Amino acid sequence: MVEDGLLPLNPHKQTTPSNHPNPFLFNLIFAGNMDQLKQLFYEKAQNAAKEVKELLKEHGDKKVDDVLLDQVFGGMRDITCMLWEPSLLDAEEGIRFRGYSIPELREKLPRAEGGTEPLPEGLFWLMMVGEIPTKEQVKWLTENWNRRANVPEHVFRAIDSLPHDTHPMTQLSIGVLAMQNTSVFAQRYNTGMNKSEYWDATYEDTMNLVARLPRVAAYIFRRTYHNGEHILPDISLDWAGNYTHMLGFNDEGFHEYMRLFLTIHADHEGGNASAHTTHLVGSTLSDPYLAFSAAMNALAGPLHGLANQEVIRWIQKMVDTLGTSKPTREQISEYVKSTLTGGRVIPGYGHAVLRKPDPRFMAQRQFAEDNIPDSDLVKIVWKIFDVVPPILSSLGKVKNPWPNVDAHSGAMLIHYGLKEFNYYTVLFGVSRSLGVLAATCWSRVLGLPLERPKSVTIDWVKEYLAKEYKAVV
Ligand code: CMX
Repeated sequence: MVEDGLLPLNPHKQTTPSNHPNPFLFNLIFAGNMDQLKQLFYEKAQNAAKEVKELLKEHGDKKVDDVLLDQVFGGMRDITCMLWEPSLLDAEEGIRFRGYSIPELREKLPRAEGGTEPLPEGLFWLMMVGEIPTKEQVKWLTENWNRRANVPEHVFRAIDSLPHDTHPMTQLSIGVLAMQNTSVFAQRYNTGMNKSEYWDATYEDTMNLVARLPRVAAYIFRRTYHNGEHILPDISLDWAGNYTHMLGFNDEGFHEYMRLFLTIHADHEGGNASAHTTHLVGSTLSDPYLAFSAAMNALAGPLHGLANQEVIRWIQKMVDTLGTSKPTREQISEYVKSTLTGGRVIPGYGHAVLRKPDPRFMAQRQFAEDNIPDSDLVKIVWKIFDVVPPILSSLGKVKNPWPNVDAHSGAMLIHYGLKEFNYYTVLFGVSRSLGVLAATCWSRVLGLPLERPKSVTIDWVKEYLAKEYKAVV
């Protein structure tokens, strides 16, 4: 291991400028300009790319799925049709990041000194290269992101030009877009970058964007809710700790919760709306700033990430309506039924893929049991968990009556003093950058092409049915 953690690349094969396929990369690697994560990623990706090539040569014509008409009209549920390396979702078991479940991550990923929860840096490393990092590697990543975290002044001015009642998610999307002029990918593309270098420029944008996001997101919080009294970064802290500090909170219990929050919201395989948006937009070779900003617009929908704000708004309305902060199960049950009768969904419940209580909900529940078991709001969340599933099941149409990730977070955030619930989806967005941008690095290194599925019209469907199935429609 040499300074800055650089490893020799493939020590068994002597690479020289003349036998390396890309002199640019040769110089990056051998002039020592490649950081340790980039180098490891490059090694892993080279192997994966070779494997994929052989796999497709041998098996490219094999079937992995059939598509039903129900799926064409029904939001493309369950159609297996995209590659996403960082994580994989199982309907019964929940999410696994590179094979590791959430309880395993909580046990195995490095933590802050004296802490109990994983550092999100460790998850990013794992998603990038498929290996649990050491404490030293995570420390290196924290320091690397701290070095990249400077946000250009014009980004703050762009955010400040927005009316104060602009939703924080809109501010986030605009803040990310405002940084696009610094995109390494866009700049190098404009000067004729070789396609074999796309991954390298994407990696640089990814690292810079992830590093800068907490500062941008905290700026939005302080301008919206704290009269623009901003808090400077503390680079002695880790990524999550520093973000929480810049929001204005220095309670170590909250820092630990945020480490857990920012880890478990990071990725949920590729088909969810924010991940898929990143993938789709990125596939046009839009740079990571453009792709991630678009993803934040998808996350801002109430059926997706905005559900975390909706959950707490709904609970607070229930508490106000019932006039008690300790509602009984019967009272909650009546309130749930009135929501359904009003033609609204129960926020924080249901999922397009999961068919069991979300392990991300269960991890937060466990954290609450260990740390804040006496919070009234948390107790309401637990009672809702007892009450809602049987009611949703009784409707006979809800495929998953169980809580998802968004059902628990609001109660925790309020306990720690972050009461401005319109901001909650921004926290989700900051976390989501880790997974979707790691996936974007993989998409560019594997050379995945422009995404372009086939669509059809109602007339096409009728004609198809008549021709193939002799059906009269
Ligand atoms: N409350 C009431 N009805 C619900 C419901 C809920 N929580 N979840 C599903 N349903 C209803 C659907 O609205 C649908 O009704 P219609 O046929 O009348 O349109 C029916 O049950 C079937 O839906 P489904 O197949 O079970 O669920 P979908 O895959 O279509 O939708 C989701 C999944 C998450 C959008 C849905 O469960 C929902 O709206 N949940 C509430 C919002 C929420 O918590 N979203 C966050 C998800 C996690 C995240 O992305 O952050």
